[in-house]
Amino acid sequence: MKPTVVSVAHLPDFLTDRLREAFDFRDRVHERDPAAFDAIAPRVRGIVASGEARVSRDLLARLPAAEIISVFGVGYDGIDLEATRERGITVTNTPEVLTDDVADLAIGLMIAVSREFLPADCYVRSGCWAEGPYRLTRKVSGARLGIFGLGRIGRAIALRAEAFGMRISYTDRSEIAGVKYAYFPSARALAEQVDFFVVSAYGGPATRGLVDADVLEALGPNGVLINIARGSVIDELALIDALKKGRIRGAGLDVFADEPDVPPELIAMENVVLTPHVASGTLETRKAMADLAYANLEAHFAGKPALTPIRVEN
Ligand code: 8YV
Repeated sequence: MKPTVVSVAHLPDFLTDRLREAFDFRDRVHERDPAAFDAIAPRVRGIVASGEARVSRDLLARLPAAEIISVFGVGYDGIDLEATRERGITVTNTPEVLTDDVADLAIGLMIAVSREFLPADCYVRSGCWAEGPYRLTRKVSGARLGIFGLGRIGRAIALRAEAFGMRISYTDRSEIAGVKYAYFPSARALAEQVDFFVVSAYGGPATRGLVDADVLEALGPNGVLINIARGSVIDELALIDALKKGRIRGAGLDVFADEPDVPPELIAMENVVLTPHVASGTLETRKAMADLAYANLEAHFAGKPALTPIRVEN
């Protein structure tokens, strides 16, 4: 009999089609048909989640046969890891394959905010150009970049920024041996020293709200905040307040505290660029993520070790 697998996230068709072929697969059945979910819950052995999805202790309690959670994404902050550890449930993610895309988007947001792509585009489309040239913006090349979280993605951002002649520094839980960039022991200390502050840290309780009013104040009126990590890392109300009062210059945000709800204050601001959690959202990368998320399940149900179990970082 094919193992029963459920998804708890929006997944692309090229993944769900394969899952349907290989497994007794039910796509978001817990949302779509709670009665059908109750009926199959006792035999669910695999769960497919995404970076944004939640797999709570309560949900796992309803799935007594669960063995593996395959996350279609690198972040797994939505998974109750304590509950998975207690139950011996394997958790896998899709590292590496999305690093380039996420780093590309971070650089793109920096330039889009600083060179004012959106208001400049509006200037052309609305016919204002005929009245005179667009106002001057701020330079990215050679500016100071602070990276909050120098993991795989943070390093890929740094590598790209080097090509822009940026002066790079970082903060992380501690100084990382062998890294040539300047280390600062806190987000605040880093923010004081940079023009661009990019958040590329893990989400979850350890980083919740770490970019707060104090950090934004330190970033200062010429500073730009970029977030391609998790909305939870930033105190979103403090960010709105800082933007309103001109305490920072602008922001480029791919992630939010309560997706897909984006605060109307942010939507109304022209010095903010908003993207709908699409940093890994290219066809090439999502296919590679799908291959890996699928391969993890395939290996597990063939009695082999999963390919990319999460590296738990406490
Ligand atoms: C999502 C992400 O997983 O990798 C992550 O942690 O947040 C994203 O790549 C992706 O949007 C799939 O839902």
